[in-house]
Amino acid sequence: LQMAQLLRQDMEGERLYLMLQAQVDIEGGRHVAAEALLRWAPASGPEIGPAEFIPVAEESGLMLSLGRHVLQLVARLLSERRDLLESELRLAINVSPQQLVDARFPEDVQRLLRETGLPPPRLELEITESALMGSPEESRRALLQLKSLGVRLAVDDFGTGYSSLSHLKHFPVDAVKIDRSFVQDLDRNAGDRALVRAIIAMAASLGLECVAEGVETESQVQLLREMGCHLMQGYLFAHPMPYNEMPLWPSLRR
Ligand code: G
Ligand code: G
Ligand code: MN
Ligand code: NA
Repeated sequence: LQMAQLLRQDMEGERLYLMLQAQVDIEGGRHVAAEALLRWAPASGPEIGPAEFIPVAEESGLMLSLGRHVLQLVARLLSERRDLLESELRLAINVSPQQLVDARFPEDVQRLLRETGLPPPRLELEITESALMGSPEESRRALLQLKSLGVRLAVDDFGTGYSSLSHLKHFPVDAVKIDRSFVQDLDRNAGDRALVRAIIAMAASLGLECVAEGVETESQVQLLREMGCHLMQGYLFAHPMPYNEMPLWPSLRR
């Protein structure tokens, strides 16, 4: 609860900020997207990651204001990164379970699009599989509303949330992001290989794009490529970095 208080205080000022991590198309050799990742540097003590403070925000009633704050940070990011705004890259942002079902959220997203001039298909909203599957019917309605704005929708951390494929089929989503826990051991673990292969095949048959997260080695790249997945994100290509530093084009050496 003390963390919640500190977080509330830091929602103004510069202690909450966004990093960007590139997403690459391994075939085209380009960046196709940048994911905005929230960071918190409290006045005292070490930096705290979103995996720790997002749940605190959700439990303490702060999540909706934090989520709106992130949209403001995104608007500022785009005003400072005209090159990114005017490029073809998508900007991906993470949406928490509470935000997804907040009645105001679609208006907030629409305002962001209007204020920044970012074309809707270049905004991607990432929602975790477990958030979607908690109450699939409610999620589906929320997704349909967001989809009607023209934005792109992706299922984050895919494979961890006991997705029922029949639900997935009825969600208006554009992409799944394979959770990095399955990518990590791809070259050592036959079970993970089978699972990732199945996710990629399923995505293809549903007409969804597939992004592999947490790619750290060349052998993971080769395996994913052979399985038909060419969109990747991970330390091998780029770490999350201050948003002013993320290049629009990948560096040549890898
Ligand atoms: O960047 P990092 O690995 O620390 O992120 C940990 C988790 O926090 C990831 O699952 C990521 O999706 C989530 N996350 C990062 N930024 C945001 C954000 O702005 N909003 C929400 N809801 N989750 C975020
Ligand atoms: O759940 P989500 O995909 O939004 O989480 C993204 C988080 O994963 C980011 O916080 C980022 O710091 C982390 N991340 C990104 N790439 C890698 C990677 O290659 N390896 C590891 N271990 N973590 C990564
Ligand atoms: Mn994400
Ligand atoms: Na993820």
